[in-house]
Amino acid sequence: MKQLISALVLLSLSLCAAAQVPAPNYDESKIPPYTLPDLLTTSKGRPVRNVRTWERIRRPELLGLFEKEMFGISPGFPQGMHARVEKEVENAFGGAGTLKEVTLFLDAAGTFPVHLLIAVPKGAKGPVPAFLGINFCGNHATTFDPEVTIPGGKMPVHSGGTKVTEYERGANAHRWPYEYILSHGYAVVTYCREDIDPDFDDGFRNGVHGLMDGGKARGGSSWGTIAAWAWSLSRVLDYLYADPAIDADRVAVIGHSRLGKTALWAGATDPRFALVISNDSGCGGAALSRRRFGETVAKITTSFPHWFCKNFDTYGNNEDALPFDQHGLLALIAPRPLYVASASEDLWADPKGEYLSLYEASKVYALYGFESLGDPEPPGVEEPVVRGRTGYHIRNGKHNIVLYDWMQYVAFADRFLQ
Ligand code: GTR
Repeated sequence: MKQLISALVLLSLSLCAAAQVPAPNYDESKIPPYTLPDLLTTSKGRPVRNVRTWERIRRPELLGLFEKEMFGISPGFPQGMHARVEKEVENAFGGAGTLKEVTLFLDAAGTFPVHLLIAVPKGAKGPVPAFLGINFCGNHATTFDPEVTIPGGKMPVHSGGTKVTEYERGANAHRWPYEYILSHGYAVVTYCREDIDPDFDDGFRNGVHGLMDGGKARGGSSWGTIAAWAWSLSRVLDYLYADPAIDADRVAVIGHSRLGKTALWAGATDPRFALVISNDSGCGGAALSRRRFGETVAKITTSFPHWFCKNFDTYGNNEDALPFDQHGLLALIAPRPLYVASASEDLWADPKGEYLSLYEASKVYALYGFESLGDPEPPGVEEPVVRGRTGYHIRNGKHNIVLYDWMQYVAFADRFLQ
């Protein structure tokens, strides 16, 4: 009898746990009614009618809320950061550019290396604009170019049991069309997420949390892994200001998926990024949380408990209590150019929610006098729209970043960075 009762208790507990993350909804008609927090009203109810009120009151207020309730508060500069150029190879990437490998050490002792791949267009006269983005599986996975160093020692290990084959040279080359980007006059700067923070819940012992937190107790607003990756993008930008090949005032920060969420947070927290690109960033990125379409706050915070700060967990199945929605994250990037992209089969990331979020955020761009997206209906598949300083497309196909996406990003960057 006792055994039966404990079996029943266990069963009901596991049912409760399952009930905490409802099955994903993919039906527009089942989206619950919701009201988005008004970007142009301060928390004290004051209307935001001009850039001054936005920049002095509403923007800092929103930024603080995103820090405290979602991504966590990042630290300042590391002590003793320094860089070492490892090698330079001309005529790399099929002859389209120069490959430079730089190790950026985040500490004085040189125990925390970040391996940067820097691709510079051939024959560049003076510093060039650049796309800066983190990669998933190592620099050598972004290209078949045999000159790109394969990291020595152990392969990075992270959650999800990613197969070792994913770490092979060129496995993600389709995501990094170097020749195309270089031939349009842009440098590319990339490094692996695992160099910064391992992508699993390690209790924040490893990676930059271990380096920067000095064993301090963690609280509800302590920085998570996405904040750590975003913080590292700013450190790499610090380095780029010292690299004569790159014009650090013309750096577009870009990321796909979880790294798209990261690029958005980097763009929101560091105004030095001249342009921001979110590729299929979905839940916790560009997509509106209140739509609860595809991946939800409850799902993401249970699948990836290390990505956000602990406070964010409390909004699972409780989205209406959020003091912001993701249109606020996008608005923090204004007035800098911002591009959001989705993919037609990537319903998990809620393409419509990504567009609506940008549509709402573009009202803040209008405060600055830039044209906003006029239409709450997303454009058709592969009909990119650019209005003022905001751009959007929905590509045909799956969750990914491919040449089509890059072609839109390069064209968008051409308007602002060339
Ligand atoms: C998924 C996750 C998404 C997205 C994606 C990725 O499993 O649910 O939020 O970030 O991973 O990064 O590829």
